[in-house]
Amino acid sequence: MKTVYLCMSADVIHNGHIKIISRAAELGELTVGVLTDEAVATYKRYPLIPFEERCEIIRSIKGVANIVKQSTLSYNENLQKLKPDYVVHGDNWRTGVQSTVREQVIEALKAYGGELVEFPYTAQADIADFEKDARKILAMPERRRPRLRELLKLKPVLSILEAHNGLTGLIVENTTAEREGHVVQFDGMWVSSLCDSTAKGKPDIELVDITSRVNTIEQIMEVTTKPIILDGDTGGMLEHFPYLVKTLERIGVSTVIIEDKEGFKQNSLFGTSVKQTQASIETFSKKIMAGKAAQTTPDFMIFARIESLVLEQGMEDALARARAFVKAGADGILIHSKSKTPDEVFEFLERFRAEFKEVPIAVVPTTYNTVTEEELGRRGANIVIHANHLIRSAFPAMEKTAKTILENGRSRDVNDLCMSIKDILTLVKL
Ligand code: SPV
Ligand code: MG
Repeated sequence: MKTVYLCMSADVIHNGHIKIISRAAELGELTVGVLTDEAVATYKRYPLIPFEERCEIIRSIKGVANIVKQSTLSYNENLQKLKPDYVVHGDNWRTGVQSTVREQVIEALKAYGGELVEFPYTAQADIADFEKDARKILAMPERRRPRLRELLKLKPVLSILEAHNGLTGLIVENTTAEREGHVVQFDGMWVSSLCDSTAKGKPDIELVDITSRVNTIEQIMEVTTKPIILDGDTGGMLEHFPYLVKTLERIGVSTVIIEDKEGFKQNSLFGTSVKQTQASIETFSKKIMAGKAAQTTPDFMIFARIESLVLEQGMEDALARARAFVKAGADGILIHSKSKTPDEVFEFLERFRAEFKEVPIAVVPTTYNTVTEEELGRRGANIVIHANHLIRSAFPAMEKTAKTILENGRSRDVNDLCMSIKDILTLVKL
């Protein structure tokens, strides 16, 4: 008897799945590869139904002989193991993010003489509607809030990009790319104090108040589903911080990161060129404890951000603070650095990891940005934050357009710098 392999995410089972399963089963003994939660999240959206339940559903469908786990969008590992005579798929993967996966499957099948069988795919309007509904569900606070914790369990290192309004939120939500044969997406958003302030034409000095920061978050939340990490600056006054935690938790933010500074706060990347005061371990630990005591769900996280390296207080100080802040209840640590090389961050990661195997660590490689997420992950980081890149790339582009219009007294000369009217009209769909 011939063997057949079919892979699916099976987050939403519809008539099309049942049809393709029954046609695949006619070709031979059918093994279904079920994509893991992480694999589904890389190319589509976070699944609504957890992996184990999706396996159970598929197992009960007539025609399915075996179930296996498929951990990546790429079929390579399972095809090498199973060497099925046929791989079955709908013909809709010839274009879009899955087309590279298809090419790889064809190559892998050629190597041992297997065959790809594609059945015509019929798009169903109600499925498109369901996808919209699924995104609405994922955007609800109770679904979005725990997502960062869930992703930390699934992936060795998360890739986070800044968003400072609805439009940049959409870019983080929807951009996909291919890296080394895999489809990749961002895992979530960083609502940066620098970018949120700059977008409002204000300096990054805790001037933009909480109401306004929450308003930015709401704008992003209205159009996205991915988890949000808020740059909470110093967290404000000890007595105010619990209120911030409650608000963020209620609206569905996953994590707030507060930095161990006090008084007049400026951006860390100024380093010691401006006067900045680090809070004492005792003072900052109290703030962490007050925040943790205010939280009501197990989902929300408070990370302590350590400024010792930025303020040239040394590695021992950074580590002493990390130990104390974890003891005070911090769910994770952000170790900041403005060094041109990642060496001091590597040292911190190695020494912290030797003591704390599980506590998540976030890093912000703005100045030491030759290092890849993969290497930071290998050395013990769990969250890599690209903290300011959308606003930094948008500003020069907008300024160039403004200058060119002024120089020419008309806008014809910026046509090539701009997206078309047709594209901007359809960028955000009804
Ligand atoms: C921010 O993005 O506002 C940050 C990170 O706090 S940094 O600008 O590097 O201080
Ligand atoms: Mg900041």
